[in-house]
Amino acid sequence: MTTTDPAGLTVPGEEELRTFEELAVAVALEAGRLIVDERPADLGVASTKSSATDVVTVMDQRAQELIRTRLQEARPQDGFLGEEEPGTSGRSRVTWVVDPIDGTVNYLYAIPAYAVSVAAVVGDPTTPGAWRPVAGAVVNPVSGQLFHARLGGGAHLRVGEGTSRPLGVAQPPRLGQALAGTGFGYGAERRLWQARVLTEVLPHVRDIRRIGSAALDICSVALGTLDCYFERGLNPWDLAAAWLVLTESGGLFTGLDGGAPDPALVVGAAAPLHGELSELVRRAVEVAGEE
Ligand code: LIP
Repeated sequence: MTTTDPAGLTVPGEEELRTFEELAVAVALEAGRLIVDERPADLGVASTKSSATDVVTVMDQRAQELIRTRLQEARPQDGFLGEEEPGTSGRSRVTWVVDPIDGTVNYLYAIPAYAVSVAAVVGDPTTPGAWRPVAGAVVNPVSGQLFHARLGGGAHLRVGEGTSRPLGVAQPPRLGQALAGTGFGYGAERRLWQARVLTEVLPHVRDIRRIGSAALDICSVALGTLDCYFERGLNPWDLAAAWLVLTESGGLFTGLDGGAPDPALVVGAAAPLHGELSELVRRAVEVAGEE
C-alpha cells in the first residue's frame, strides 16, 4: 500500500521498498565486483567532463552499463539517472539514481576509497526539493563495506560475507571536537571558493577529512567514522543512497537552510551538531562571498 510523505510524494509500500533495497544491494555488489576484478592494469582516462580533472574511466562506463542493464531487467517501467549519461524517464513513479564509481579520482589512483551507489527515488531527482530516496545501497568494493537502507526500515552495514547490523548515529560531540568530512569540486573558481569556506571552518572543528567520495563520507557519518559532513556541488547520484543511509540511522541530511539537500550545500550530522555545523558554514559562506 503506498503512502504520501509530507512533501506530497507517493512512497511505495513496505513490501515494494524491501524489493527495491534488495535489488539495490545486489546490483551495487555486482558492479563493485566488476570494477575491482576487471580494473585494467593500465587504467587511464577515457574522457573528461566539467574540467580536465573531472575524469571518466572505461570502468565508470562499464559499471553504469551493467547497473542499467540489471535494473531494466528487473524494473523496466522505472526511470534511470546515471552520472555518465543523460537520464531516461519511466512509466512508474520510481527513478533509479546511480553513481557507478563515486570517487573516480581515487579509483584512477588505486586509493581504496570509492563506492558504487544505487538508489531508488520518488519524485524528480533533477529538481532539488522535489524528490527523496526510498531505498538504496552504497558499497566500497575494496573494504567490503555495504551500507543499505529503505525508508522506514532502518539502515544497515554488512562487511564482506558477514551479516548486516543496524546503524544508529551516536550522540555527537560539540563542534570543536567534531571530525568533519568535506570535498572539493573540479573547477578552479569553485575550489577557490571552497578553500575560503574551509579557512573559516577549520579553526572551529577537531579536524577535516577529505576522503574523496561523497557517498562514503555521508555513510561514514552514519557509521561514526566521521562526526559530520558538508560540501557544495554534489549531484543527485553522489548523495541519493547515502542520504537515506544517514537519515535512517537517525542523522540529519539537509541543505544549508535545513530544507531538502541542495547542490548549493549539504550538511550531514546528528542533532545538535547538525545545527552547530550549519551555523558555522553559514557564517563561512558569508565571509567567502560569491563564488
Ligand atoms: C566526487 C564526490 C566527492 C567530491 C568530488 C567528486 P565523483 O564524485 O564524491 O565528494 O568532492 O569532487 O564530485 O566525481 O568521483 O563521482
